[in-house]
Amino acid sequence: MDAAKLMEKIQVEEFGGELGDLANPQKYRQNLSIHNQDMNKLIIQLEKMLLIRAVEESIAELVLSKEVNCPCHLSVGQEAIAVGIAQHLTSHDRAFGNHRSHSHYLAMGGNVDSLFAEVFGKKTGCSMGMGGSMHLFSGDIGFHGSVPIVAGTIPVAVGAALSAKLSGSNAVGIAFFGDGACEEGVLHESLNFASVMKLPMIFVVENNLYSSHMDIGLRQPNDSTARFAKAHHIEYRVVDGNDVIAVDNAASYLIAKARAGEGPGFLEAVTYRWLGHVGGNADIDVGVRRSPSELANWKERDPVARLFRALEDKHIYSASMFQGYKDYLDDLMKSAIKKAKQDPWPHPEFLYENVYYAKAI
Ligand SMILES: Cc1ncc(C[n+]2csc(CCOP(=O)(O)OP(=O)(O)O)c2C)c(N)n1
Repeated sequence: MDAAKLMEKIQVEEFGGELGDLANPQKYRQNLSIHNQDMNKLIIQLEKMLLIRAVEESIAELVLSKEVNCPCHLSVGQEAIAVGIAQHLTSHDRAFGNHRSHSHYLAMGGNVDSLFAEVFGKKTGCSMGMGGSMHLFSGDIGFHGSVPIVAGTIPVAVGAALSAKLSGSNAVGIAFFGDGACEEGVLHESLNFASVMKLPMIFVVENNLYSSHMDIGLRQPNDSTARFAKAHHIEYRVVDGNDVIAVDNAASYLIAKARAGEGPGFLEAVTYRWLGHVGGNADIDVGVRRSPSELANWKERDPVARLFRALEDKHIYSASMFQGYKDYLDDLMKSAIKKAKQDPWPHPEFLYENVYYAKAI
């Protein structure tokens, strides 16, 4: 069968699985339902999501204008996951990310100037300009690194959880990764080890239904990744990843359980990225089934707008407060970008620093 015929066959096959409505952008569009939540916390969550979006939209522009040259994977549309989880983490925990980790770094309190400096490759960057967008680090806040090797940080986070358990601390290890990482063997080894050792480990799958340009229906027999947790006897939750309250509740439960020594947790948060796999474009032309209408539909399930409208309905956050905060962020972005551009490059000699080897005994 030639490639065109194969693609035609693929296009007509039904996409679906256990996620059901959670994977349907026509559903879960309503404003978040606010009942007894702490309103201050919700405002902080809204503003954190706005910060992440402002940073990533600015980076998208810088990539498109070719002012930034390192590959940048943006998570615009996915902000609620990092924000809903990060508030349950402390600087003693050990969090790890992947190639799409600006949101994790920022949600945990990472410095904005240092992030921009890093994507510009400057010495003042959070990885001293040596890593770029896909290698972020901020140990002081508990963010112990992102790397682009898909699933690469998962066993490292499990090691951190083992260390926490052995040292008797109540810290957790946590790894953020995508649905594509569930196709790597090391995820399954990590789940097994964490389960059998009852480690304080949290696995977070940001299931945005795509790995690079291919949707999950073409890669896996089921669109829900939680079945892997089930297979390893790990307690899991599957939530609307565009609902920060749902993420918050699930994370609160699983993290508290892990801290109490009751073993690992697995959180599958269903979401969608608004931009292409890498860079600042929407890339609707290169995707398999990633059509303009699918993207437009998912934009109706915007995690920011759904929380803002709910707070507005309750007269807790007004349109002018929203605009005021966005204006404040605009200024913050301008000053961070200006500073990053003026900051120094690392000296070539710096390549030899931080390189070490262990001598065999
Ligand atoms: C081990 C490995 N295989 C392949 C790649 C190429 N690659 C980079 S990102 C990516 C897609 C990952 O998809 P997912 O884990 O779902 O995360 P998302 O990009 O959707 O956030 C792939 C295949 C890689 N970086 N590492």
